Amino acid sequence: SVKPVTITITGAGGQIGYALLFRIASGAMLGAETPVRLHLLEIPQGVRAAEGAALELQDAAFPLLHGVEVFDDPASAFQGTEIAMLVGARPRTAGMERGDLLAANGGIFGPQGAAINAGAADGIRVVVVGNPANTNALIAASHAPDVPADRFTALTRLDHNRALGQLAATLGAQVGSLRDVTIWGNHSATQFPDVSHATIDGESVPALLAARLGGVDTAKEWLVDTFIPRVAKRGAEIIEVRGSSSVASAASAAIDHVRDWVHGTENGWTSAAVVSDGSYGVPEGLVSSFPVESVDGAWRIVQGLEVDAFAEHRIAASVAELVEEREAVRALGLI
Ligand code: NAX
Repeated sequence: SVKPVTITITGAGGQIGYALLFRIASGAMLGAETPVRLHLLEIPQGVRAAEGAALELQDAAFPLLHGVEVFDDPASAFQGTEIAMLVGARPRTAGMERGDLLAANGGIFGPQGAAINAGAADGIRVVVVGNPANTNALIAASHAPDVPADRFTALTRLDHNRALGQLAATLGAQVGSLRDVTIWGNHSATQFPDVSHATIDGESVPALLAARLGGVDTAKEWLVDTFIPRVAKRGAEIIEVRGSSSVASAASAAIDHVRDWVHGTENGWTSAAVVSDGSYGVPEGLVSSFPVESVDGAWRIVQGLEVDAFAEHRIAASVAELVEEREAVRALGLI
């Protein structure tokens, strides 16, 4: 029998936590052969909600679920953990400056990184969902000096999936036939969703867009004026229409991210924010989104892609924001 995998979910009493737990326990993330043990970490105000979710997990009687425990201290919650999904974060509230937001999140992700360093399993993989996700991942990684930096990632798969959804709808194609879309940079409005290398059944997406939309110039306009802002600001659109932020789609993307990390990507690349090794001019050490493949259980940045002047400009703008965030958390003593 396969040994259960221990997974720690922070913010487990919140919205995304609620959407995540049942899919993980059902086998959607690690597969139908792998049992799981869930560690739910909350702050004291969130513990009752997490305990309630734990009761419902029991009631769902998932055969793969070998245990659920609720914690309110990171040291115990990360003990022996193999996959950490860091969802709980301090949201921006009215009147809060960016510095306050970064400081509040530094107070969460610093200690969590330290607890991962002290107690997690050797093969630990971390994905940060809580915003500002890239910089929160940077903070956590900087408090975990004994954990290889490539084990810390942030989620941009939701942005990636949003891009697939928009392209499929516009081109009348199935999402499953799309390959090699990229999200570059920060999980924020500055991100760059890039279709220049994308294909559908081997055909170039830019060429298909030009054919569909009436020429190369119209296709370019559609990308700049419609597609890129729609993907980058989709979170706000969901809030406006649904009256509440993205939850199930975010949980689903987090599951896609971990599943591909563990089991590998096939049919081209995906997007994830990983610690930069300097590829594509992104300063080393920044947690930035790249085109990535998962090979032998590790993310690899896809190398050697042609980046035109437009893409270079867009990537640089988002990376500049990441540099600013890094400088801000450095100035606050958070890294
Ligand atoms: P909720 O407010 O419903 O849940 C957050 C939970 O985290 C709460 O139960 C809270 O008690 C808990 N929490 C706060 N501090 C904690 C700590 N130090 N340790 C453990 N738990 C803690 O928010 P939800 O809708 O679930 O969103 C969670 C986070 O995901 C937010 O930061 C949100 O901005 C972020 N998102 C990130 C996305 C991405 O693509 N990277 C997309 C969706 C989402 O916006």
